[in-house]
Amino acid sequence: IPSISTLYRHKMLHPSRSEDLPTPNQQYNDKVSLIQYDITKLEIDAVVNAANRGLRGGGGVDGAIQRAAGPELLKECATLGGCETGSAKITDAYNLPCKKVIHAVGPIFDSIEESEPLLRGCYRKSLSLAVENGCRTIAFPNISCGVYGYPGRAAAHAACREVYAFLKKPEGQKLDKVIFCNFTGKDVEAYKEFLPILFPPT
Ligand code: AR6
Repeated sequence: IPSISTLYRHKMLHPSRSEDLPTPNQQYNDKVSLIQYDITKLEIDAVVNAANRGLRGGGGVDGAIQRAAGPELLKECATLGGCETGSAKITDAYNLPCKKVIHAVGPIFDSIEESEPLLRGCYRKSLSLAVENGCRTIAFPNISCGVYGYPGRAAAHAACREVYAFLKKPEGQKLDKVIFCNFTGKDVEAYKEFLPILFPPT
């Protein structure tokens, strides 16, 4: 597994302190990697937020992104008229080290039948928005897996499959890097089950 220094070399990550070093990091092929890290610290093109339909800010990763970006981000969000569950909208990133924030609204978990198409929609729309806006690198948090209660293993499966499908399409060729950025070790384990199958290590 290439070390995290690969990501640094490609300016994917910008650690401010040694204790910020992501761990563990797994690079599965040249396009897809898995890190355990604070998504607000990634120096990449687009960071995805796990937002709510009102795009009005909140706790979890949304709170962390809003805090790090500064109050201008919430002001821009307020002009967007909210966002449907299963979709996403894009804004500037203000004080964040990334260039754009993509606010995806995941489902509040109900059943796999009801929720999976919506969760997959978040990934699909976020990836499309990234490409439409000239972003080549994108990081996803574990959308819906916090207060929205989506089971981690099922969410990882849906996320990996949707990214796989997108990268196979012609527009997917315009992306250089998709990072699954998890906060907890348990979430990382779920991704480790599916990523090596869909994206065999190079
Ligand atoms: N970097 C990466 N991942 C993080 C970070 C971080 N800094 N902080 C938390 N996580 P949640 P949801 C992970 O609850 O379930 C908000 O109030 C966390 O461990 O943030 O989609 C919104 O405004 C978890 O795995 O999002 C909505 O109202 C994942 O991010 C609602 O929560 C998502 O957890 C959305 O709920």
